Parts: sequence; structure tokens; C-alpha cells
Amino acid sequence: MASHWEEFYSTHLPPTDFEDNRKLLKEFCERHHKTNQRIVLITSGGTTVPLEHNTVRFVDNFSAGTRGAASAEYFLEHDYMVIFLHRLKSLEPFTRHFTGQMFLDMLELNDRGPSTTITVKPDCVDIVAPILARYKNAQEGGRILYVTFTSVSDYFWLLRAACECLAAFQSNALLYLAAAVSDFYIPSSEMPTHKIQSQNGAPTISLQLVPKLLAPLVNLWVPHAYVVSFKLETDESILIAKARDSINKYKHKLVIGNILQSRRYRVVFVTPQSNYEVVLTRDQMLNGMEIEDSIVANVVDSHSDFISNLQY
Ligand code: PAZ
Repeated sequence: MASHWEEFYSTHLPPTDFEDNRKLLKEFCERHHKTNQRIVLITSGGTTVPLEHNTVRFVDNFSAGTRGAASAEYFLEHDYMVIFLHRLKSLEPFTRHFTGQMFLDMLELNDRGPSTTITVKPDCVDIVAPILARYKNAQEGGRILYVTFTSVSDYFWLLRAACECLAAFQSNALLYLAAAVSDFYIPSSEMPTHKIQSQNGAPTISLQLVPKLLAPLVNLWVPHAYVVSFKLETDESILIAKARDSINKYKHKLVIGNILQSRRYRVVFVTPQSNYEVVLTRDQMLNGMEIEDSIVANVVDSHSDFISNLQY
């Protein structure tokens, strides 16, 4: 009998641009594998659960993509190659610093004379220049690949395709699963084709459990990689127990637990042996430090230990 996750793939079609993305993933991984680089797959943002095949309405998952986008920048600073698998239109590395009208407010339009020029306002140069330099460095060195998903089904297909390409990196591959993935969905076969009509009365929507992909991911797809998952809770009293359940069940290396309201300044690292907190002080926050800087530094250290322990 097929397992729950196998059945999911056999009953849900890949996204329309799947083959293009698979090619990009393959090319990116092959290029960096040749030079023996460390590579991280970051998943970021929330998945949707469509209510109709021609989707007008969907159930969404909470996540702005801040954790994933900020972490991508820090992994690049630690010389990792980055696959940034993220929800379409969620926050991205580098551009995340200029949301809304902010970027336009930093520009000056000079339309005197024969030609129009646009410049960065002198007092904004110190803000834009270092971010632009890091962006160009990552972009021009081909060190980051952006791949997008929207629905939970898109995410599943792309996650497996990325893992297939990452397997060759063995222990040099790090998976940093920060996306907020739906736990419930409507199977394709039970979804109406067209927009649900209100004249038929309030619909009764029955959701089913999504398969847990951590099991095949850890055991079959990337068995030699360093796998880190995140766990979000709203009830502090169950956070560590849930994180520990996850690590005991899936046997990966690390679960990073966080509480919705405090996730910007406190997380807890749960390993098979211990748990410890990573916290940002008020002063550090006021000085513009981000918790992802410390999270990534800790994860990189643990990944390095993991690699060196394999060599002895
Ligand atoms: O994207 P964001 O910065 O607003 O939030 C990050 C997060 C809370 C989604 C992430 O840290 C996380 O916990 N992801 C896993 C969520 C889950 O338990 O499925």
C-alpha cells in the first residue's frame, strides 16, 4: 500500500512551472557541487490551501517570511550557497529592507536640464550602499536561487525536487525549514472546479491532514544532510514538548521552537540531547540586531560540528 505522502504525489499535479524550476535547481546544484560548497535550502513564508481548482478563495497560513529572508542574508555571509524556496510575494532577502514606499522616499528625481536622472538622497546612501553591495555580490556570484510556491501542493513538489538535487551534497547540505506549512488541506479530488457559489448556502468545508514530509525527507531524500525544522506554537507550555516529539519522531538534527508573539527575540534550540535558548536583549534589538544573526551563527556551528564528527 502506498504511504500517505506517496498517495499525495500521485493524486496532486505538479505546479505548471515545475519543470522550469526543476531545471534551475539542477543547474544551480550541479554548478556548486563541482566546487564542493556548503549549500542551504531555506523554506520561507506560508502555504495556501485552495478551496477551488480555479482558485478565488483559499485558506492561508500565517508567516511574513521575515525569518527566512533575514536568514538567507546571514547564510550568504557564512559562505553558504542558498536556495530560497519561498511563498510568492512574501519577503525576500535584501529587498525586505525597503518595504512599502520606503525605497521611493529614499530617491530624488532630478528633471532639470535635458535628461532626467534619479539619485539616492545623500542621507540614505549609507543605508542603501551596504545592502546593495551584498545583493550584487550574491547575485553576480550566482550564489542564491529564488524559487516560489503558493499552495501547499506546489510546496510539496518543489521541496522534493530541491531535495533530489541536494542529495549529492551529502553532509554539506543543510535544510532550514522555516516555512509555515498548512497542516490541513482539501484533496484535489474533493475540490470544486469553479468558484463556490453563495446562492447554494454556506459551504461545509472538510479538511484533511497533510502528509508529514519530514519522514521521507530525512530517511529517503537527503539522509546525509543536516536537517533543521522550525516549530511555531502559541501556547508556551507545550512548545518544548512538541519540539522534542518532532525530533524523536523524525530523527533529524535540530528543532527551533518559537512562540508567535516573541519570535523576533526568543527561540529555543531543541536537539536530541538538550535544549537551550537564543535570546536577543532589548538593547540588541534597539541597535538593530536581528535574532536570525544568532540563529544562523548557532546553526552553522552545529552543522560544522556535524561535518567534522563524520570525518573521525
Ligand atoms: O515568517 P515570519 O518571520 O513571520 O515567522 C517565522 C515562523 C514563525 C513562520 C517560523 O519561525 C516557524 O516557526 N516556522 C514553522 C512553522 C510551523 O510550526 O509550521
